[in-house]
Amino acid sequence: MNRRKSLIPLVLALSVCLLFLTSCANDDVSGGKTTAEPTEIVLIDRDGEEKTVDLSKLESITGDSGFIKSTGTIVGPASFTGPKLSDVLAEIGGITQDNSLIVTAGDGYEMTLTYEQAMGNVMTYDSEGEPKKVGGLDTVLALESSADEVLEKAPRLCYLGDGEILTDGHFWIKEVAKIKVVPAVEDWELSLSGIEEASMDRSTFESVATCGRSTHPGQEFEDTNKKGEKAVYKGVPLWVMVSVVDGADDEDGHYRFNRDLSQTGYTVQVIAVDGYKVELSSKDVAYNDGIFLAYLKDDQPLDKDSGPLQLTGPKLPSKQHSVKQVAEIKLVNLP
Ligand SMILES: Nc1nc2c(c(=O)[nH]1)N[C@H]1C(S)=C(S)[C@@H](COP(=O)(O)O)O[C@H]1N2
Ligand SMILES: [Mo]
Repeated sequence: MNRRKSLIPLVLALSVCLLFLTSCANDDVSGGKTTAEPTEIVLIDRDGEEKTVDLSKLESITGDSGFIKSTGTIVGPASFTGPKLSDVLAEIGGITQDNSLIVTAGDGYEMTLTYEQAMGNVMTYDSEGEPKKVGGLDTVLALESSADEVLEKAPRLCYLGDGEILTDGHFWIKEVAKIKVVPAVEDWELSLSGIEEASMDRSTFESVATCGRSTHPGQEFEDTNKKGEKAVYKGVPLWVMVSVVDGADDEDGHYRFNRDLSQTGYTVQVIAVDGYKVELSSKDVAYNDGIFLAYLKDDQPLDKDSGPLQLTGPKLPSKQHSVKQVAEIKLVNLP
């Protein structure tokens, strides 16, 4: 029971990811090699200067660890070898608390790591999936592993501990291609309630937004403000977030959008930090990619006045519906 609760945000988001974005978890398992190419990645420092670094030329460490997928599936532990992220970053002068990192993979998957997350201070779980403590891990860009299938796309960001330690799968970025130093990004949580309750953090939201970006459900929309300035918003459809708490799980615990419930009808409330609220009918929200929660504007996190999330998209009923600083999504008037 305890474990189920603690994994709720994870399980929900990841299931969303797994169900709607096939490329996230159902990677093609092709010709596993322990030392995969390429070993070069691009680093971009805070001044925008680019530097290509060959990871195989840096000192590396070895450790054991594994991860938990959104579905609760445990991968590993296995042994991984590669340079520490901090040593890689030292090649461009290192980072401080004032920085975050944007890690971009070859398939378009993208994850922002706070300074703390980059330094290995992420939640750990025991072999049963029970949360233990934050931190005590080495963040590594693995080039080699004892488990070929886990490293079929190197370099892979891994969190190494001693022994049976597990961390969240969404941080285990495969085929890392680029690491960019950016100003510090804050963590946030979105609360969701309906048939179930959940809370979604920034990292999980990002993994939903960018996993399988090419197919579904990452959304883009170019908007023009009153001054005529254009901006491109990116985010996740509202219905995907709704699917997390609309009570449609399959037997194996995966979440999916509850079409029947949406056709019977309920109200989706999108609520801002200051209490400003808009309501949409479930029928208008169902599978509507044109109404989404943006987390990026011109590829930057939304500013304080609009972020962390803003409701937007070409199918929004009116400008008044473009709720800024979204904090909560509630399904009400449930049948
Ligand atoms: N490049 C890339 N890395 C990724 C992902 C992805 O879609 N692309 N998905 C992440 C998520 S959400 C999880 S749970 C794990 C899944 O790891 P696996 O594909 O090795 O099972 O990888 C993470 N790393
Ligand atoms: Mo995941």
